[in-house]
Amino acid sequence: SRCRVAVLGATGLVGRTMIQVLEERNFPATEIIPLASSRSAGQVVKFQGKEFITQLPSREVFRGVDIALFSAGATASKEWAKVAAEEGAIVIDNSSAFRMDPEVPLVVPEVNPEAIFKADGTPELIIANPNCSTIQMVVVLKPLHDRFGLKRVVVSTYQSVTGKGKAGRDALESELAGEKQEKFTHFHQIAFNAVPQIDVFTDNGYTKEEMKMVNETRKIMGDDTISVSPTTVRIPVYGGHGESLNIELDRDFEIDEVRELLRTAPGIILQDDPSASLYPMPLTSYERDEVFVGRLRRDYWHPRTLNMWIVADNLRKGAATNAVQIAEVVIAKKG
Ligand code: 11C
Repeated sequence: SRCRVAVLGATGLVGRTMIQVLEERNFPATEIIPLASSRSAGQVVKFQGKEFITQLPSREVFRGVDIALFSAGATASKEWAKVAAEEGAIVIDNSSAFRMDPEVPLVVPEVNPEAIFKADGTPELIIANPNCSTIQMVVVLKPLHDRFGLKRVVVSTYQSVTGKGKAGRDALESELAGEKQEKFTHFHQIAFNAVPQIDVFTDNGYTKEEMKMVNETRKIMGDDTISVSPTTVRIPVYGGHGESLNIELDRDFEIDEVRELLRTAPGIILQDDPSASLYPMPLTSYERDEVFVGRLRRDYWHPRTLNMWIVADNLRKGAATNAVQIAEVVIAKKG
């Protein structure tokens, strides 16, 4: 049967990855409708060997669309999400526009797939995709919370420049080539550096990126008692975001039990063998859909607390793959 998928922001790093992931995972799309601003309209996008021309968004182009994947920023999402939904599309929105809207579910399929559907079993018309740093963390926190109860997480991030899209990647490349760059993309030079600021500061001294990790985690996990204490840092890498996690649990655990739990949990690959210097790195996660976990150990001082290191491709599981997985759940139920 017919399944038309629109991608808003189709020529951006996340949009391109969405189309690639749809193809790789054999998503049953019969047609792709690439959409972008006037800067990119007219560009050719390939899907399953066929070519599609990028168009400007309009009410008419959303008519007859089944799934609309949005990744063109919050302003574009606010302008087009309701229009697309009115025209009958299920919108999966990768921007921050609706994430904290109580009417809109915020979904990571390994954690809360049930939130995709209303009480009558039909899908919500707008579904939000979380921030990349939050997604990879909750995939790991979910099985731990279910088994041991989660109290508090202290997290420090090591984030790829691709979190700022092409501009972030190009800024690093130019700086490495010795060219002068406009610093606002990463706030400071990023080559040979680490910048403890992602997005702008809020009044409480945390950045917006940090507050996303605080608020989105509670919403996705459905538990307002979980406290997340984040510091988010940009580093000069491609390939994925790394996170150092210190996780305090309610109940006692054996480290082997945790290892087995994470080894068998959905969406996780455990890579943890210190004797072989085996642990995940940004390059490990590049172009992979899973969250990689290593450096698993008990906190030296606190017996009910774990330390670990996790990595995921921020353009994949952190954005495109998670959105496509949501679409897969929607389509699977439709039959
Ligand atoms: C970064 N996490 O790495 C940001 C990018 O809320 O979707 C994603 C911003 C968002 O810069």
